[in-house]
Amino acid sequence: MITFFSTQHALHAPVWEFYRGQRVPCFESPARAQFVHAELLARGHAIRAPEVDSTPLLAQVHAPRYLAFLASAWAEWQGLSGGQATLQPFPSVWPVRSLRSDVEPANFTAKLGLYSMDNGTPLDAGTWAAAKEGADAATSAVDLLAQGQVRSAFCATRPPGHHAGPDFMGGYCFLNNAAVAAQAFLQQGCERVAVLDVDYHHGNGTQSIFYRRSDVLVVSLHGDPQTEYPFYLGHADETGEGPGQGFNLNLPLAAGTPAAAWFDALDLACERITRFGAQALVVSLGLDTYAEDPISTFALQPEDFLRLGQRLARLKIPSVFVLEGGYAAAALGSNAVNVLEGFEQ
Ligand code: Q9C
Ligand code: ZN
Repeated sequence: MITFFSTQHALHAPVWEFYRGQRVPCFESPARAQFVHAELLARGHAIRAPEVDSTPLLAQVHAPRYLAFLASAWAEWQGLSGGQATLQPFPSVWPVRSLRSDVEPANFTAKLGLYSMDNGTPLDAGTWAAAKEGADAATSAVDLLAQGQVRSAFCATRPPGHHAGPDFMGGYCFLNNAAVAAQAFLQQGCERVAVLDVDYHHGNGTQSIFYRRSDVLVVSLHGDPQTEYPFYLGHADETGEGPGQGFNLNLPLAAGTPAAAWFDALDLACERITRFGAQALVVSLGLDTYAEDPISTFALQPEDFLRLGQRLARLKIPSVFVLEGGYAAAALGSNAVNVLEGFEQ
């Protein structure tokens, strides 16, 4: 399976985040993609640089004012931080219920809060460039499939994307690469596209982007938001709205769920995708379901990722895999490539 990968991912390298009252090194680090890249090379997989500009698709997935903010955020922050490269911007105020989000404030910190769902998503000088390369990778992968020579591709992208909504960042995500890929499939003439999100965390951004639409089915299995991030979305009763009613399926699983129950939920997800008649599949491939993940509680073992790939291959639909979370960095490459090789068996 061909992989789209850009060394530009490393331009996004914030140093620390808040975790349980402390500053800790960012879990979402450049090392993650380096481990994936190294494993792809070691196991003989072809790697290409993204070559298709995602700008028109990004405008279909994200709000113009959010994209404009992201592209200029670091330059604007330089005015406040005095150009000290080690200072990271964090939001400290948010427009929660009863406050207005229709008016964009002039104040940078107020804008950062308007466009953020948490204070756990630091951005830095290269965030826009790195995230844009990820969206370009998603676009390039769909373009490659549309040429008809191959039926699957992998985007080894970071930062991840599935928590990024129409007009906000969060959960280490800025641009929703999976949504870009789904939108690209529609642009290529598909009428029904499924997004399957197997990251440990609910893909709230992807759900929100497609919640009122019936052309993109969004299915997610994830840690129960009663106890797991993103907390405020991902419950089983969220089934879509208006024309999208019935085209969103959440399969929340209790923290600590064993692998056997996870695969039962995966079967339900796959059955729904088949019943939908999806002509293309986007897999939000988070590997933070791995037993050794430092911020998650599921129990998948390395061989379970082969099994995941095998199960998805049985859907027999053109598939684009997009890397999302997974924070046991040294195991991320082998777990990700196991999915790809399981799919190809
Ligand atoms: N503030 C993905 O897996 N919680 N994102 C971090 C520290 C956020 C994970 C807690 C977890 C987000 C793509
Ligand atoms: Zn995750």
